[in-house]
Amino acid sequence: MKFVDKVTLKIKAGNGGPGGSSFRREKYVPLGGPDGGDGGKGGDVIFMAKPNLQTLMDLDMRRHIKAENGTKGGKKDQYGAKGQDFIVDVPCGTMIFNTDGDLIADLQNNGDRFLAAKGGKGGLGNARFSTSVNRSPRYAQPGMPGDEVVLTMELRLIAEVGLVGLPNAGKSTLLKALTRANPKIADYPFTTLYPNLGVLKTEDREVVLADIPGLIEGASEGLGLGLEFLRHIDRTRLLVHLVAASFEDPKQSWKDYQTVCSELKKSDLDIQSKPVIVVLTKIDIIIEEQKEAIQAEFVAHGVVILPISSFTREGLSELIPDILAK
Ligand SMILES: Nc1nc2c(ncn2[C@@H]2O[C@H](COP(=O)(O)OP(=O)(O)OP(=O)(O)O)[C@@H](O)[C@H]2O)c(=O)[nH]1
Ligand SMILES: [Mg+2]
Repeated sequence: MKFVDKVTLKIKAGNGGPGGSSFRREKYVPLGGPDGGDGGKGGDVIFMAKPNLQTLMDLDMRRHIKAENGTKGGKKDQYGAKGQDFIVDVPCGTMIFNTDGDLIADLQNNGDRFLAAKGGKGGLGNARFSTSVNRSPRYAQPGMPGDEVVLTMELRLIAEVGLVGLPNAGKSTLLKALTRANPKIADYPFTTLYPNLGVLKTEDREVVLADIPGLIEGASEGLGLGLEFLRHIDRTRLLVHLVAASFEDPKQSWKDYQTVCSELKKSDLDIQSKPVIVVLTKIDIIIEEQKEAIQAEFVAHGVVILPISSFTREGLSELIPDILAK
């Protein structure tokens, strides 16, 4: 599946139908008055948030979106038909920007709607223009054009908790251990190419976790998969920063942690002011003394690190309440 989280589209609402111009024709009435009806209104283009979508892929394939035009007003004062609205389904968490880059809509919840382009009004039929001095006007109004806009849709997934760390830190494995999500996991970097969501369920709460692609040194300059994906954790209330245990050098884990922190700092988004739980992963591959040495390295820098293993589930019973509490 292609993950598309940014799309720019040309959007056109329907034009109003022109007003009709006609005259009544009745038996025994030689000069019937004007009876052209009004044109129908053009269809609107409306965006609507839907819960079962996770990407903007469908929109990416469209590029142009156009609602139906209204039809012409008819004889005998009949209104033209209204053009059909075009409803564009988007995932919850879709933000809509105009060409100046201003945020004009933020569709967070299922059913949230945004009128992106308003259909043009139908023109008035000639029946409307009859006056005491001109009882048989031929003039009818043209329909008004529908709005035409260029909008950019950006998806920012709605998750409470974001998992960050270097590639291979074990983010996807932890997501799998805590939720029913089934992300791809492998022992090479950049296994995760697009964000995965999972729901951590406890007795009385459901917390959505987002696993994003790994960050590397230089991500802020576009290396690896860059910092683009940080958008998806922009709205989280908490980060879980995963650092893999190193059995060669306790200082390596600290260096890894620093690398990710300094890339997060370079993001334009306000990621680093969020509360963080720092987690030491894969402790099943090291012995007790190594674990203590790594913890000591972090404590020396004033950082508390919680040791866990997604394989043996050690430490998860401390991590889960921490995630709920922070
Ligand atoms: N021994 C051990 N291996 C683990 C643990 N957690 C993850 N791994 C392994 O580490 C490798 C990377 O795990 P992933 O979960 O794919 O890592 P990631 O952080 O999602 O990596 P990217 O998606 O590339 O950023 C895989 O081979 C996992 O099986 C753990 O608790 N113990
Ligand atoms: Mg991954």
